[in-house]
Amino acid sequence: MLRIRLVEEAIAARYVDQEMRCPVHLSVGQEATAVGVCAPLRPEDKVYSTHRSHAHYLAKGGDLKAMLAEIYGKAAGCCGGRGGSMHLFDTSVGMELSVPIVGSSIPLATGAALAMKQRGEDNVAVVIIGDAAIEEGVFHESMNFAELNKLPVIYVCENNLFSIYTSLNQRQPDRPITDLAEAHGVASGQADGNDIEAVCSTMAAAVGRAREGGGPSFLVFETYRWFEHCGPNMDNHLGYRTEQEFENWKGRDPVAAARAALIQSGAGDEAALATLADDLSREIDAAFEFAKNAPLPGPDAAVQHVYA
Ligand SMILES: Cc1ncc(C[n+]2csc(CCOP(=O)(O)OP(=O)(O)O)c2C)c(N)n1
Repeated sequence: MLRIRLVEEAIAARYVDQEMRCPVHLSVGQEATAVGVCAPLRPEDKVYSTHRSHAHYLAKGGDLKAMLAEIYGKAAGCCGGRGGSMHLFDTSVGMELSVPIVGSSIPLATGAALAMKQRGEDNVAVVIIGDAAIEEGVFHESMNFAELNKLPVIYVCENNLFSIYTSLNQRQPDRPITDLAEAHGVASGQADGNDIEAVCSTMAAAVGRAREGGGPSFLVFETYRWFEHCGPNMDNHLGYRTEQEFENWKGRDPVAAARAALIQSGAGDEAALATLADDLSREIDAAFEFAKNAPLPGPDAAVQHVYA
């Protein structure tokens, strides 16, 4: 979680240099959901993500240098420099893709789960979506298909309460979104998305069920993004959320909470955590230097991987 936080803070700080020319959707404040969802997974389990994908990619084991090179548009990027921040993948660790078209990864994960079941594997497919994706028709079609076929797929809703500037309360008033899954017969669960232990144990239970043939789950983790929807700045002045709401959620910082829990349990102390932060900062600085100095793709790359 700390590594993800420091990487995204470094992206925000360096974005003004105008060297990263793709849009970036930061997920500072949401780290516990990404890490808690990926922790119970094996490399063979497949994760499908969204436009806000840095944390998912890193939590699933993606390579930091390849991620930053991608954001800098370099040939060494995980998508050859042609995709940018919203197209992160590393199939060697089961990070299958991230796609910015809201909801579009839902049927892909469902199809992957169908293939896993047909091959007789006990792996699972996980699709992490925002709360806006539950408003896409394909969410419902996929849920129904997954439940009918008892597929090993877990639909994870990383509910940060907003679709850009419109709150969930304005879009789906008085309607618990877990009911949507229940209506399709899909088991649902909910936990505090800023509590790493709660996310991890809720996810582990759903993964265990899916591996044993119990079928799909829909999990909702409530969390909050601190930065603007897209970009390195704060945007509270736009008025779509109150300063008080923002401060309340900042007070529930998942990284600070995990740090406090580690110290309280005796698993870590101030000195060890300070050393960890220094080591991570050095790793991150080196990865940025790699990305900045890596070559751009050549003109011949433009016609590679083109199918239509
Ligand atoms: C099909 C589709 N419709 C609209 C958009 C424009 N759009 C980009 S991000 C976004 C909101 C996404 O909200 P959510 O899924 O809750 O994720 P969050 O950004 O809150 O993490 C929208 C509507 C899109 N990318 N795809």
